[in-house]
Amino acid sequence: MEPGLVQRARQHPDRTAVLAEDARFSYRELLQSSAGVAGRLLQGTDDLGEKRIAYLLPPGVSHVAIQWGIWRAGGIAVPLCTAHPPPEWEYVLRDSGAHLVVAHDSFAEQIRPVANRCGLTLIDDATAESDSSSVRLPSIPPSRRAMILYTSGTTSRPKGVVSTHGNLEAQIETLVRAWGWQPQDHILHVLPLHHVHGIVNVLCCALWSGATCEMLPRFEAGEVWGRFVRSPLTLFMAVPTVYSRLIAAWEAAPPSQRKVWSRACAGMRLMVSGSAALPVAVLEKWQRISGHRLLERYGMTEIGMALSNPLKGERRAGYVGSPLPGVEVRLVDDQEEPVETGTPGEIQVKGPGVFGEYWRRPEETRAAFTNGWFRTGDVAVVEEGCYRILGRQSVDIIKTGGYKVSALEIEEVLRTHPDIAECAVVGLPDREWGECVAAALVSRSGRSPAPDRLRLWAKARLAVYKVPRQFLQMDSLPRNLLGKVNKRELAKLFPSEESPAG
Ligand code: MCA
Ligand code: AMP
Repeated sequence: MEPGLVQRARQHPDRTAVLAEDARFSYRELLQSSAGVAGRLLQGTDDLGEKRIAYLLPPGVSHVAIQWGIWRAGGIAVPLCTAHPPPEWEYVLRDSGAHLVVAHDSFAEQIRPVANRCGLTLIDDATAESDSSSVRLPSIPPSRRAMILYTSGTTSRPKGVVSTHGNLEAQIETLVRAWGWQPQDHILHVLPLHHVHGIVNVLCCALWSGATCEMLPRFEAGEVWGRFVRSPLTLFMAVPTVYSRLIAAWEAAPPSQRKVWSRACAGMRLMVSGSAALPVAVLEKWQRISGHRLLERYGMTEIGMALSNPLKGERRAGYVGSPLPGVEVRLVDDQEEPVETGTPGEIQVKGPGVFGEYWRRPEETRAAFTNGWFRTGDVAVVEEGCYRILGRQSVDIIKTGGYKVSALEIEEVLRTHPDIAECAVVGLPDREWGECVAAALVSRSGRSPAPDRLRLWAKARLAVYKVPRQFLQMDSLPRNLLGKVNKRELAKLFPSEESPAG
């Protein structure tokens, strides 16, 4: 048995699967190249048996061939983020118990010392040897673990979310059905490849459908507008910050340019927003600019997508629609009892796309479920059949630029700075980023570190989106009678520093 994506690729070998760096990669080439990768990873054994293979590659054909090669050899794919500093890579390598690391040449020097510290073999170009004719590949049942994605939560360090092939296929199939994916679709991929949005919703849905996934090295608003103009695309999916950036670039362009850019959107059949709340102002501006009413949907690393506005029918501004096919959703109160319609409650989700476990964290896994329902920690209300997200139960989870970050993780790192005695991290509302990370600091014996230097220091240790943008020096942190920092009150003490409207 082959992974579902591989089986489906055999049905349309000549179609274009991936376009990147001016190279075109057919499904046949993807099958050949990924079989070659699998052969190289197997190295004499007949099944990787769920060994974790970490990989660090920019978007492109090699990235996809390695992802598929890991799956075809029976391994668990553990994507590393190309923009992360080495300590973030090291955490993932150690936590996942990686067996080896595959890295693109352009990252080999940066990651080699990390791999050495972890005692791991580094393969710098697994696609080089692509003779797949003699490779015998193992059978991969749907219950086989396929991927570990790291997600921040209410614990200080990110947890590995384990999805099986069956989970991933369910996550893909529901979207393919709900959003009417076709072989003729052509999507532009601008999102990171270490999260569900970029991996499942964009890349895997395209390849499941026999469509074309065109990958840009990174998101840059001018590049994306230029690409919209160059030749027809049918689909685009992104986080709200990306749409805000596209709007800002459009508004800064001369009128003749604006016209060309707006006209280029006409050929698309669907534009989707998700990963964070889409401000109604962004939805409305984007509609005026592109003619498209964004389809907003709601999901999570642990479950894939759960709620979506319809492909056909009314897309209500400020709402995330209703459950996707095959996904069960309920809202419950503090006693885990379903709430009346119109009453807010925690979103809980059940279905074949829901993950089975946090990697090597049985306690946290147990706590995440109640009678088979996954607790999302998000609060919503149903109004006229549509879900509206009201926020999160935990003040320590921040969504910034579509990335989920943990205040506790950032605090733990900041506390290792020699001049910081105490700190508390909060998310502040921000028009461009949704929320923006901010830190209140109590310095050690009056030595307050300069914000610029502190940001540089933090960037060497944390992903850039976790690095606080605002700092507030305090004599002491505001605490309640139990000694807990009152973060909702603390957030109000920061001066308002909204970025320009999107
Ligand atoms: C970067 N910068 C930030 C942030 N990120 N500032 C504040 N908040 C942030 N979050 C700053 C950097 O420090 C730098 O400034 C400047 O912005 C440029 O940094 P760069 O990394 O180049 O940013 P970018 O490339 O412009 O990134 C913006 C982006 C990116 C494209 C919106 O954040 C992105 O790709 N987000 C998508 C994340 C995603 O896919 N999430 C899905 C998770 P300086 O030089 O001054 O330091 S999956 C999920 O959520 C579920 C399943 C779901 O429902 O989809
Ligand atoms: P992640 O853990 O990165 O997968 O992020 C999942 C979280 O993103 C959810 O728990 C929500 O808090 C948030 N999220 C995703 N989509 C939306 C949306 N359309 N509106 C509001 N929040 C969203």
